[in-house]
This record gives sequence, C-alpha cells and structure tokens, in this order.
Amino acid sequence: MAEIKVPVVRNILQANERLASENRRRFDKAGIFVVNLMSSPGAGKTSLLERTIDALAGRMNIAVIEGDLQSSYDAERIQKKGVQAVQINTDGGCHLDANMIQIALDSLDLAGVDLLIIENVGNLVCPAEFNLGEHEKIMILSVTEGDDKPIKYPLMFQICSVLLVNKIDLLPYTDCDLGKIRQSARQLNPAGKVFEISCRTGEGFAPWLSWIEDKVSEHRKNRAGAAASPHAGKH
Ligand SMILES: Nc1nc2c(ncn2[C@@H]2O[C@H](COP(=O)(O)OP(=O)(O)OP(=O)(O)O)[C@@H](O)[C@H]2O)c(=O)[nH]1
Ligand SMILES: [Mg+2]
Repeated sequence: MAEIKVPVVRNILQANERLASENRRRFDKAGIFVVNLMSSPGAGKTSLLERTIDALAGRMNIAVIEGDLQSSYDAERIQKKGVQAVQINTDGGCHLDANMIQIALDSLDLAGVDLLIIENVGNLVCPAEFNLGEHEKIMILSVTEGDDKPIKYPLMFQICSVLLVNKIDLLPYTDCDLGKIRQSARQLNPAGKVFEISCRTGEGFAPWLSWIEDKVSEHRKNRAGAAASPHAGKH
C-alpha cells in the first residue's frame, strides 16, 4: 500500500509545479511582481494588505487574490480600498495551489498591474508545500502566537524570504521574546529578511514598503525591457 501512496503524492506536487511554472511565465511576461503571503489564521495578512495598499496607492497598481476556506470577507475588505480583489474559497482545503491561481487570474484584469499579492489560507503548514508561481514567499508571525513558532514549524520559516513579525504594539502584554524569534529565524534562513511591524500603528512599515517598491521597480524594468526588445512577442 505504501508503494502506491508515495507516487500519488509526488504526482500531485509535480502537476502543481508545472502549473506554477506556467503562472510564473505569465507574470514575468506581464512584468508583475507576485508575492505569496502566508501565516497562521489571524496573524494579520489582510491588515498588512490594507495598510500596504493605503501607503502605496497612487505609486503602483495593485491586485489581490484572497484564499479562504469559506466567505468573501477578506476580498470585500480589499475591494473597499479600491483595488481589484478576487476571492478563492477552498471549501475546506487548507492551502492554495497553482491551478486555483490560474482560474482566479481569469477574473482579474492584469493589464498595467505592478504588484499581485496572494493571501494564502491561514495555516503554517500546508501552504509551504505548494508553489503558486510567485516570485517571493513571505510570512507573518504575530507576537501573540509565541516565540517558539520558528522551531516548531521550521519549513515555513525556511522557505520565506521575508518574515514580518506583526503586532509589536502588543509586546508589553505578552511574554514573546523578539530576540529569540530573530535568532531562530536567522538559523533557519540566514539570507531571510526580518521586519518588525504593527499593522495597527504603522510602526516599522518604512523598510517593508521600500523592499516592496524595489522589487516592483525591478520587475517593471523586465516589462520595459521585454517591450523594447526586438524579439518581444516572438517566444
Ligand atoms: N493589536 C494589533 N492587532 C492587529 C494587528 N494586525 C492585525 N491585528 C488584528 O488581528 C486580527 C486578525 O487580523 P487579519 O488581518 O484579519 O488577519 P489574517 O491573517 O488576515 O486572518 P485570516 O485571513 O483569517 O487568516 C484583526 O482583529 C486585526 O485587527 C496589529 O499589528 N496589532
Ligand atoms: Mg485575512
């Protein structure tokens, strides 16, 4: 029986990889910088999006894909900010996959979009296994979840290039040790960036916003380069 299970799982992941590569090609061709945003439920993903959109609106064109088991609450919160948002309901599924993203893209007008943020289903485990075609994986850990999370859920911390430690306004009310989080995160992912923020007060947002703006400009240059190339559109 075990011989059957392993190939089946491998096939699912391989099929997902193929679709993720297709998504990535589409994003690159359009010059869109794409982020896969992950965290446990309630760490502050949608709050981060709301504050980031407020800060960057007017400087870039943003679109959002929201992933949740049920409801369209998060997409509605984003639409209120005046940006395109499409909601995926996984109907019990604990993560997004590349096929779901492909379907959701049909509901978005990608022309002129600079930044696409995909808010994954709240879960520190399964989303880490499935590439969506994104350029960067980013995670949020809120200080109320405890400073032992990097050690207990290492894969998520290893694969994310940015760790946002959120809700630092609540630090005085918790026993969370920020130094411990920084140290564990560095051990698991020495090249990863760590930003300490509060989506409530806006503290710590400047370096996070600069990071996003730099990435968006890099990808915009690709778009400009592709348009200017004599081979543009021939591939
Ligand atoms: N005090 C404080 N509360 C915050 C902060 N960021 C988010 N919250 C609150 O935390 C709760 C959850 O925030 P959301 O942004 O909905 O979290 P989420 O990760 O999108 O949640 P799911 O999509 O359900 O997984 C809300 O009540 C927010 O107001 C913060 O920096 N400080
Ligand atoms: Mg949310």
